[in-house]
Amino acid sequence: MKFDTSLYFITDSTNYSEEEFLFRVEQALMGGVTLLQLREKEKTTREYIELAEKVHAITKKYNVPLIIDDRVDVALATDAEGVHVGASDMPVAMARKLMGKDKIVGATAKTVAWALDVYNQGADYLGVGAIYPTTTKVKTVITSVDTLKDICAAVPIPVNAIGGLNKNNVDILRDVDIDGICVVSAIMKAEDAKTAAQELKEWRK
Ligand code: TZP
Ligand code: MG
Repeated sequence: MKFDTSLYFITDSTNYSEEEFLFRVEQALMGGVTLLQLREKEKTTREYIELAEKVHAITKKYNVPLIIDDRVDVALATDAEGVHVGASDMPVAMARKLMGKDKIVGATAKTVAWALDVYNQGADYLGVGAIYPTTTKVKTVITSVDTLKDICAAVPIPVNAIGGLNKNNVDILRDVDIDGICVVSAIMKAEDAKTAAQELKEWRK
């Protein structure tokens, strides 16, 4: 499946009513987000599926692929366009086998060896970071810009930077051969999600 990782929005519904959350998701899509990941850590399987169906109905209107974080079963059940797996999730090769060759399988990587491993297992893109400390709830460590550069050079698939990125600090990546940026807070917690997405789209121009 063809996809564009240039502005990859990862959601976090924490502290929002469902109505407000879905409104923000749609605003972000109107602002030009190119890929959207539903990332839920606390929901039951039933709740995750129900929210994924609602988000999918919106992403389809904007022709933006929906990626489900962590859960191959939820991605398959909702016919989402892809899944993202990290170090504690299903191995990439298994996710690929279950998702099939036409779905998107994304993976996390923080070292060149890790990047090569998940690439060889069939990952379609990589999320690399955290570049900066993040306020989003996540178990991660800082990945240096030099390591990010090495990963970009090591694998032929799209590489995205993630972690604490916003319009005021993303310039550090200007000369790095990444395909895009992943953001949570910079859009999710913005006063206006549409404007935030529009501004982030301009980061390299
Ligand atoms: N993986 C590494 S950092 C991060 C994830 C999921 C969170 C990024 O969130 P934010 O708010 O863009 O820093
Ligand atoms: Mg995960």
